[in-house]
Amino acid sequence: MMSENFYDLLRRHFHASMAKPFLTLHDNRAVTYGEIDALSAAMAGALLGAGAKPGDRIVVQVEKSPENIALYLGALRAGLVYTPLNTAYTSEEVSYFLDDAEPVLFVCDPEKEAALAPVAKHAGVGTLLTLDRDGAGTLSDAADKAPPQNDICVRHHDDLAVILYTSGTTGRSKGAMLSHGNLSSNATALNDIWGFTQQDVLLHALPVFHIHGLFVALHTAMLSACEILFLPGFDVSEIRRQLPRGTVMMGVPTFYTRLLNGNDFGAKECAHMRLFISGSAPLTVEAFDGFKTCTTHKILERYGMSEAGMIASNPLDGSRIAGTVGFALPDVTIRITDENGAMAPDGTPGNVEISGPNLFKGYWRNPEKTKEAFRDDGFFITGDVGSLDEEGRLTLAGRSKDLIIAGGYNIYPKEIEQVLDAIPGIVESAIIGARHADLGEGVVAILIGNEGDIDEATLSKALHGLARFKQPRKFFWIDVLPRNAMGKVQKQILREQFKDAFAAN
Ligand code: MLC
Repeated sequence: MMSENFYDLLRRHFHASMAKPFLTLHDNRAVTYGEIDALSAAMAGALLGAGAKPGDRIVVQVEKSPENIALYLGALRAGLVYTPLNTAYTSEEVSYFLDDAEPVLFVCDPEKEAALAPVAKHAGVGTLLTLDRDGAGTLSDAADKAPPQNDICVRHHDDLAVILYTSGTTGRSKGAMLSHGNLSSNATALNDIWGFTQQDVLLHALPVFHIHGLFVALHTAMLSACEILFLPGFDVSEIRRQLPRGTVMMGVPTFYTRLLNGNDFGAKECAHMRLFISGSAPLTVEAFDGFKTCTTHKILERYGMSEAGMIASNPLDGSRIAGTVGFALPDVTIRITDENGAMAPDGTPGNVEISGPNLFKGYWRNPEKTKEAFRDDGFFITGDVGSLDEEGRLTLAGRSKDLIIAGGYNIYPKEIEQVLDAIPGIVESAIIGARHADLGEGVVAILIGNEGDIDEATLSKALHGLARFKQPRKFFWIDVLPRNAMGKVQKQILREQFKDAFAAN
């Protein structure tokens, strides 16, 4: 059987460019395609040497570095299932993921090792290795010593490559299982529709624990063997310094609004750029128009999610319309259904449902949630609400899920409400998103109880176990939550009432 390991596909595409820079760092040091390939073989050797076997999960919570990318590629190469975690997650949050994923191996930052070692032990993880932002740690030591694993493990397109945790409206996070075939089909489609070539230079300032920075950006670049300007994070002045060398940038809307807020930002520094892509959160019409006026570029907005990779995209050639996310990717079908699951007429908003080779294999060890997420004919219910025009262009109207998106991170109110509701003196709480000029939405807590009984220190202590980006930045005390006849909290009323919570920001 011919192997369908996704790393084989990537390698076939870049093997003629081994001497070419792959990741160029902010100090101009470059890691070539040949070097990353060798480093991924060394990482694969270290992982197998530590006892991991094809099909085993490894969980990784480390800072962005070339070695982190080599670790991801090494895991693919060795046939392991890579599970990346947001570096902002607290030990409490990590504990849940380790318990659920049951990895054989966990890689963390050396700075967090003391706090996470007992967590890993408690979860029964056999091996804990470390990797820091400069690429040093016990994992790199092991990779130096172990024989490199040059062979690429044979994988079938349905074999798992990655588990990505996504939070849910109820209960805890679910692990979306993505196969080698999912990654291959999506990467190939994007490389094609966005016209990537070897001459491209991709500006990469995204984190590499989510699909945007890890898959969308890296995979398309690797399939075309182009160079990546690999930045540790998003810093406006650093991006502006690098822009004249770049041809493509991928970012969340916050990247674009921050650039627009910069002094004398404009067409001149973007002269070499051919494409700006935005995703992970809605791009406002103001940001689209403002960027066009300022740079002449029309930002290409696309739509995706962990469970499906990329789903739709505005066209490379042809009109990009602000406020829409464009057309279904090749081989992806989008349909809109009504509340009974029947097809909605053209132009009518309804549930966005999709099918295609990009669609995940279900939620890890969670047949119940998997069943709820799929229709009998295999279509996935995304949880988003949208409409299709007669040409097939998708416009997202809102979400049927109770989700907040801040700076491109998904935040689920339930998780925060559960923490707040457990504080003695808080009768109940409601978490909503309010417009935030920088992050798109900010997290607001509406509390019921006796305000005088609870001080800020108590609140912040209680919220300590949640990653900082999830923690509410505004708190309001009211007498009673608005409810409908069924007793459900009417968040729409609260969103309207507190829409200006961040107006001064
Ligand atoms: C940082 N902070 C955030 C935040 N990012 N708060 C809410 N939401 C966020 N996204 C908080 C920190 O906790 C900290 O709080 C303070 O802001 C400063 O932190 P920072 O690290 O210096 O912030 P900054 O570097 O400016 O980060 C902002 C950002 C970053 C927008 C550049 O969040 C980012 O890179 N976002 C991209 C997320 C992404 O890749 N999403 C893709 C998901 S995949 P304090 O109080 O401690 O100071 C997906 C599918 C798809 O959705 O289709 O792509």
